[in-house]
Amino acid sequence: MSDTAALIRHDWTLPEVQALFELPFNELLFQAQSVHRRFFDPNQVQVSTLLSIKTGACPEDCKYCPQSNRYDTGLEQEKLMAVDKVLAEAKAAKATGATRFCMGAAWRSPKKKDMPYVTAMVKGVKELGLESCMTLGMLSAEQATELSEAGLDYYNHNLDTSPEYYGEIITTRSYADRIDTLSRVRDAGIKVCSGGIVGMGETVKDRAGLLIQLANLAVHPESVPINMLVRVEGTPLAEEAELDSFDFIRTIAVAKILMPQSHIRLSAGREEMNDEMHALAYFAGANSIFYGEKLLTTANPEANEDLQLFTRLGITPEARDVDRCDDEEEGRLLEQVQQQQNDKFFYDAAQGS
Ligand code: SAM
Ligand code: DTB
Ligand code: SF4
Repeated sequence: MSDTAALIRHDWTLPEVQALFELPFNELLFQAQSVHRRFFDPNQVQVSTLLSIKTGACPEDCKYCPQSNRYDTGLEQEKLMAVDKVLAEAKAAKATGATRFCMGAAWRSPKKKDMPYVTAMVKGVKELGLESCMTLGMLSAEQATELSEAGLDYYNHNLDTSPEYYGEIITTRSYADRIDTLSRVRDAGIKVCSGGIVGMGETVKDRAGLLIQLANLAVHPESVPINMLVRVEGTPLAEEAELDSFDFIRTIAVAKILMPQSHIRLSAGREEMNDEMHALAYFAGANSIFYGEKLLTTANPEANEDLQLFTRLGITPEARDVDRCDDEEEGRLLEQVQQQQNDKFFYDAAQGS
């Protein structure tokens, strides 16, 4: 068996993964970083931008979610955004250096009448030269095929937690429903983005259980978002205890060891993470972020803050991995973005601001 084949496994067991979580912190991070370097440039981070194309009034009961209609979170509900508005946002995201544009809708699943609009969004985003990603809830096989034919690159659908803890968090759709959607996405030829949330009161065993579910899929998700719970007022998880930062970093490191070829995305909760925690997460193998001041409905660090930290850490944004034909142009754009930022920081520093 080649070295690579030995590292890409689909037969992880609970005792093995629990043992990884129990390693001394430095040992775990060293292992994760070593595996990470086998497949990725450790100084590159992929940058995606996220837009809520349909906000609030979701019929599902996910206990963490500010968009569920079961909880009073004071969120203004909105209709599906117009296609041209979405494309204007995508254009702006491209100008800031994002390589992937992710669109999220607060739906249980898309309705038939929604499909022409979401497929038009995918086509428009692709025409701008960006990778496209959508998260619209559960999909039928037909819907997955329609999205694939429109050119969708990635579909995000999270397992959220372990099968054992899942029922404490969501009752309106089952774990099996989620796995079914992931299979339909994979079968339609769309890349899979699937991960979960840490900090919902789950045990380490549950974190291991979630990562095993993802790693033991027939093909690892290309992208694995690890969200730190954003405790939104009005949701049942608003008063959840604060998560230990090192436990969060451990989850990133174990995700990387289990799925070495996947991009591990540092997702929700970054607003609560300082520069040092970001740096540790990158060291543990996180190599993708959502960039821009808003996630779907909650705050995210300012783009400037991320670029400033990238510069301090010698990290560069990763060029997108499709349509290699205009990679050079992409690279130039990213260089320009960085140069502009550097110039601004030097200017600010010289002004004493
Ligand atoms: N409605 C679709 C669905 O549930 O698949 C798509 C949007 S949903 C908001 C996407 C993901 O965001 C959820 O699966 C969950 O993992 C994450 N998320 C939502 N609220 C969050 C919160 N307060 N903190 C952390 N992650 C959250
Ligand atoms: C994912 O795993 N995290 C993103 C994305 N996929 C769609 C969403 C995070 C949402 C955080 C809460 C909010 O902003 O509403
Ligand atoms: Fe709806 Fe998705 Fe929020 Fe669940 S996570 S309530 S499905 S928007």
